[in-house]
Amino acid sequence: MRGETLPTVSVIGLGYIGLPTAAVIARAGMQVHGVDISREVVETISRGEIHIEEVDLDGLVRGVVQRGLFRASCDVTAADVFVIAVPTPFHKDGQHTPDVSYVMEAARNVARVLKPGDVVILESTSPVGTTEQMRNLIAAERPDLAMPGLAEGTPDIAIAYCPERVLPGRILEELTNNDRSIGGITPRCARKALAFYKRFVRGSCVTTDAASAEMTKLVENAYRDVNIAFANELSIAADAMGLDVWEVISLANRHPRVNILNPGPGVGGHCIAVDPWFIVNGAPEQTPLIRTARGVNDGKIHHVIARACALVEANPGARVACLGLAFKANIDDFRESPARLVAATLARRFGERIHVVEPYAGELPIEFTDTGAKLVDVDTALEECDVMIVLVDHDVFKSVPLAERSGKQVYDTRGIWPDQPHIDASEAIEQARKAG
Ligand code: SAJ
Repeated sequence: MRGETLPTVSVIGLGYIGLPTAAVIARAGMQVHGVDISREVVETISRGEIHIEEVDLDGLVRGVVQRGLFRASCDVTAADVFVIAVPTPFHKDGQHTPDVSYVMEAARNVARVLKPGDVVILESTSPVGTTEQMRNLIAAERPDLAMPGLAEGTPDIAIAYCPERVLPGRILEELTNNDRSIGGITPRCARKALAFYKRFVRGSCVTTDAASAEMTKLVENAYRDVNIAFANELSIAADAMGLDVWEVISLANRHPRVNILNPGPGVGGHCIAVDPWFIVNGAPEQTPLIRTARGVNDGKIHHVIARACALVEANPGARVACLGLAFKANIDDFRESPARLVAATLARRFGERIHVVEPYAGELPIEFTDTGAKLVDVDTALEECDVMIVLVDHDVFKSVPLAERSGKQVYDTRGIWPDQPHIDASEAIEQARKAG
């Protein structure tokens, strides 16, 4: 709109979500101030560089920093809209209870600089009730401001919850094009937040209340976890029955209303293996399915380790290639990765027999030190290894033709080579189970 004054925006937390979000908002022409507790992160961004890997993010950040639309510092300063995108990890109590202290600390810092008319939006994945808790904290810090849902009349501040839904590797595209749920503490808060997102989101923005939006985010990831657990459970059952799970799934998926996901070595990443616990924690008695799915997916890692060990032991002296360390295909993120755990376990047990192929890694992670395992490229692995264990479905692995795999013992946990002859693993699994 001509002559319209754009809001100034402060994004708190410049990680995998906050940094791309800040850059996309700046690209839409708004003045963005990014805030992070890490001085190193702030200095990197201030130079127009980035500290995370994400497709096209480097050029975008460089551009908006150079145009003066995006700056970063360690302190929260005044703005019209505040977007909080800080981590919500578990407490270190082993009980999977959510730790919202980073959110509350960010809200406390925001509260200090708030002025009437400001909008505060929480984007961090959060247990149900967190946005309201954040509102209460801001109200306690700033009794001079009328808060939504607490005071009569028009409140001074709008507060909303708006989760992201982006997939690593496609963040910039999905930030702009995905639909969003926007949950206000009150309908007016939702409308205020909606007006802000409309400035840079092309997808549909649907308004609701804050608690429903919080639960929606958790439900999306729990839905995926439960469905992956179904596929993983099938793969364990198929192994016990001597069946090829990939064939069974592809046949079942020909049914018009069946769409089974892909088994794998377990569920990795920072969201799907975490968020379901936030639901379980909120309603422990009512969530046996979600809790069980977590157990099935975590248990799949141990099944894969047992089956891989049985295969290696059945081929004494053979060199073994572990294909992939990343938590999923075609990314360079090795944190929270079942593939990495499986490969490291094999390296500790079988030492220099283990060759690891990971095109996205320059060196093996720390836990491989002194195991004797080495990082090789895919051609070396094909030349030197008689046993191949596929742990990640990187495109570069998929393209290896059957002729180059002939004569090798293959355990494909991702089903990337449908033409590979099926090995009945039921006996080896049973032996590994008995051996513990
Ligand atoms: N996986 C399987 N089988 C499958 C699909 C995935 O084993 O059929 C495994 C992957 O290998 C990986 C894990 O699950 O280890 C998670 O990968 P993913 O691609 O399903 O999801 P993430 O963790 O990269 O991103 C998810 C997405 N959520 C959903 O698809 C519901 C993303 O949209 C969210 O924004 C993101 O979590 C988040 O930030 O919450």
